[in-house]
Amino acid sequence: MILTKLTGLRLLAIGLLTLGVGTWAGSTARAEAPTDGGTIVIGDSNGAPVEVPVALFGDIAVTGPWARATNAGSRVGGVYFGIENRSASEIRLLSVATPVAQATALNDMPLIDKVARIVPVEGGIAIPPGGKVELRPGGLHVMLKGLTSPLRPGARFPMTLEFSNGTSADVEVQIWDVGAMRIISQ
Ligand SMILES: [Cu+2]
Repeated sequence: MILTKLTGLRLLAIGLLTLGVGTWAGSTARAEAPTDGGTIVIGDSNGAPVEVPVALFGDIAVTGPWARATNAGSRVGGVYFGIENRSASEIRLLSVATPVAQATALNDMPLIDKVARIVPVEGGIAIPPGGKVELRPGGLHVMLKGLTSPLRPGARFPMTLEFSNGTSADVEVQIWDVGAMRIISQ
């Protein structure tokens, strides 16, 4: 259902581009497949090494997208990854779409009066020029809302990231155990 909707939207976008309509062409360019940025080894919650892929989209490197598995009744999930901005200007992650969820949000979990609260990130997640940002449990994250099916350990799902420089990046998210922790930056 969601896949059909996305395909429909893309066809609509292509149709509009063909007609020469829309100055938003830059941000609706067809999603890019990454070039291979190799792998890096990170640590998991038990200190065990885990090899994760680095996907390159021009000046943007996306490292090891992962999600925690969800229980059958759960309708929400979280997705985490590292983003590196290799350009000389700030780039913002504006939005995320995936067929496994009806909606997504970019959230943070700051401590407010010593209590962790979920707050939306206004204007997208900014990655400074030459800088790195990591989405991780307890911090910045992609929230999946209205899961269309439970996230099962070992499975993967596709996700498209929209950046402020017009890059539309297709990545694969690996699902790990419910309590898993992965730390990408070291
Ligand atoms: Cu959230």
